[in-house]
Amino acid sequence: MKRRNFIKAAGIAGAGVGLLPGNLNLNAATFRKEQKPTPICIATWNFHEASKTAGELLYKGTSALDAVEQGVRIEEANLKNTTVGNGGAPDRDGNVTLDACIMAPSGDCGSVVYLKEIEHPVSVARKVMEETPHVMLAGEGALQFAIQQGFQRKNLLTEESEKAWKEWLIDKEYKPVINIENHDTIGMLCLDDRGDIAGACTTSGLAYKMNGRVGDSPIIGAGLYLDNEIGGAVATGMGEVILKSVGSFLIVELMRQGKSPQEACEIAVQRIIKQNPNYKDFQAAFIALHKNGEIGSYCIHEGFSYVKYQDSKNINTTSKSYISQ
Ligand code: SD4
Repeated sequence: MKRRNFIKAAGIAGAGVGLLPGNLNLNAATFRKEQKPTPICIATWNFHEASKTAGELLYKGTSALDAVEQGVRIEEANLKNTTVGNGGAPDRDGNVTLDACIMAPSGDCGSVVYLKEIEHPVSVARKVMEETPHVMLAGEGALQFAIQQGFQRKNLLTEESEKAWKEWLIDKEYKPVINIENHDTIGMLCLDDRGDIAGACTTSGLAYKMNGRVGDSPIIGAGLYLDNEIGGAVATGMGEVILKSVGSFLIVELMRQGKSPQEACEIAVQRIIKQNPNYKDFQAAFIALHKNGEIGSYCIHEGFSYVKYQDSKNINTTSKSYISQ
């Protein structure tokens, strides 16, 4: 029996056997024991270290919110990942600017955009959520806030990223290559053993973007959305089209209406395809996690995958796609 149905049923039973509160308590305790949800972590692409870190934490009883933050921090610190955190590719003027958000089971959320010189924007986003009356801080203000909160400034432009950027400057051709360039944004959803869901998304955005550009990843509803009664969704790919479709919010609302996470992801991608006649030129992908543990994923082009950690298994799965090569 689903938790909410159980509560309803318990309420009815409680009304009928009002003189037997002991029975009711016994039933509730039994329910909690039998129905303890199995934790799950899912993440975009094959970020198996991140999903393993978050997944193992969930199985130790860590909350979904803490697990999701710790999970995506792995990629923020990974210098080989040129689309997230430290080592992220710069914009066309050579600035590494990071976008990230985090959302708690309570529906509270925090976000930072155009944040420079801080390795872990997701943790700054969490501080925005917990320590300020705001949801989003940008640029200089976000950096000042991070420093006040004790984050250290760091040069995030690695030698490799700088070299690649200087090579790019020769032709200055702005043309993301599907699944090759810009394909490493991490979006993660965790369901903990209390049955609570949390999510995070963190990126340096599209390589060689215009100075000041912000994508979908830190925008609640676009790059990430969740509702603790329903489930959550996260996105990766061409941020502009994800922003225009408010795709993650759409997926959660579709699940609320009874669509499976798979159906909901497919509808969201089809919406993007309908809105953008040039859809063959870019990738857009979603993953979704229902509160009942079901997952879904869909993308425009073949080549996207997601990783799931559950019951000590950390499995990377190729997503279904609208176009297969
Ligand atoms: C953005 N959605 O800034 C991000 C890029 C991305 O994998 O997901 N790359 O548009």
